[in-house]
Amino acid sequence: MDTIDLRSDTVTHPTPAMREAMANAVVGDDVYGDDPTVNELEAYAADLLGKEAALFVTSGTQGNVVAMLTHCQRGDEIILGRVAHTFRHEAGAPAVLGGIHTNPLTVQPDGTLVLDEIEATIRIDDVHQPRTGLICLENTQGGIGGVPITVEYTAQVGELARRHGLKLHIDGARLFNAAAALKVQPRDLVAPADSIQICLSKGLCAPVGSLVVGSQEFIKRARRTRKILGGGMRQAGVLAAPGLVALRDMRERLVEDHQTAQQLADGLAAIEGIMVKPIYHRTNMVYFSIPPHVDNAEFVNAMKSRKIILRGGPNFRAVTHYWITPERVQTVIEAVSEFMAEKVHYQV
Ligand code: TLP
Repeated sequence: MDTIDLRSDTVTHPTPAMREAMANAVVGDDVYGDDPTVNELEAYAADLLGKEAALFVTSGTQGNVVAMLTHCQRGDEIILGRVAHTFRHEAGAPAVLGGIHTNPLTVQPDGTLVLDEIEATIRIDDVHQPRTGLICLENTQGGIGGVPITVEYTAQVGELARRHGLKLHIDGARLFNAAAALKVQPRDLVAPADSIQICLSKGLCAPVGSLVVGSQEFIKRARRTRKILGGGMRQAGVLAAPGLVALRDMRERLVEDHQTAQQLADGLAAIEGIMVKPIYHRTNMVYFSIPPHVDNAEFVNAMKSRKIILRGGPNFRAVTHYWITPERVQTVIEAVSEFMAEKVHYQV
């Protein structure tokens, strides 16, 4: 990548090893279950997360929507976080596609939903009310800064869900960032979950794709939901092949992204006028703001002229990834510092 693109880890280009794997992938028709590379990826993902089966889907959004529609009936309700991707960024899919109600709770700075609040939100069996069907967690929790949630907390939610006969889905778009940050095995983070969605196309750098992981029985039903959503792909092995490289070779290095995020946060915090939001447990995200007297567009364009791509304003989210090296972080810190020196100077 020739730009320093900090908008998201979704912008990552595939690595040379992924491009080679794509070129050499053995393929078949995956709707008939005939694509050996897709089958290998699904088996690998299921084993990695300690579950029976997995399903290759087009995107994280599709994976979450497949899971929610497979778990819930019309008139069911999902308890989730107010800043969760499933609530804020999936275009209301549960309601639009499934007639499913959502009931959002405040996400705490440590990425959790308060257990008592979850429990108090579960509906009683009453003809006036929707039926609670599912609890959704997100790990890492993006909306508050990419905070990893722990094995212990997830186990408590799992226990609560079981006690009330509910299912638990984890949006693990960045599950491997959480595992790396907490130094735990990914399977331990998802042990209590009935389904998990993991993204290949974020920090792991694959160009496309996610997996929904769960029991054989659940994945069989999820495969039907995926078909309904138009997500049955044919010679998808060319996309599964870089996904295998992602899961095998790209997980361990995610700690490097957490280090560059910390380097960026520290560098920006030292610049007069820049406010860096404190984050409970940093992974690969930095939230910062520029002063109110600075024009957002001018800042964004000044950065763009130096090939630094940012989105937002006055509050920005910068996400580090494979293509953001420590040298590139230093370039960003210097660029912001030079820009701000002029602004602070003018204001005096
Ligand atoms: N998130 C994107 C945007 O949609 C906000 C980003 O840049 O962070 N779950 C979580 C927690 C996500 O952050 C995302 C993508 C998804 C699901 C959806 O993944 P895709 O983009 O593959 O549909």
